[in-house]
Amino acid sequence: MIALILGGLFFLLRPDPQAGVPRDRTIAVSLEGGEMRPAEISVNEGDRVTLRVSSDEPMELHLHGYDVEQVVGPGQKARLRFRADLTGRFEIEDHESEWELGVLQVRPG
Ligand SMILES: [Cu+2]
Repeated sequence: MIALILGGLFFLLRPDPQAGVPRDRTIAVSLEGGEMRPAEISVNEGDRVTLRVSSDEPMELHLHGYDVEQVVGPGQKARLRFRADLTGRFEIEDHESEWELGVLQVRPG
């Protein structure tokens, strides 16, 4: 009986093997009519992130905090690469219109 309870506790409390391990993350992002999908991108601190962005309109993408800029538009995909070393919420903006398209969320690892 005790062994069963201890076994159950171990199962419940064991550390998540994925937590704290930096990963390579490639995330597809699409912009249609000024709407970003997904509207919120979530990664973990330390992840090596590549955002592959397509858009139906020409835009100047700017990821705040990381200060990454790329031009994107029809027939011109953008690739935003960075290591997620800063935690928090960061706006992704079209620099031309200064319109906020979405948010990058970096959770502490
Ligand atoms: Cu900006």
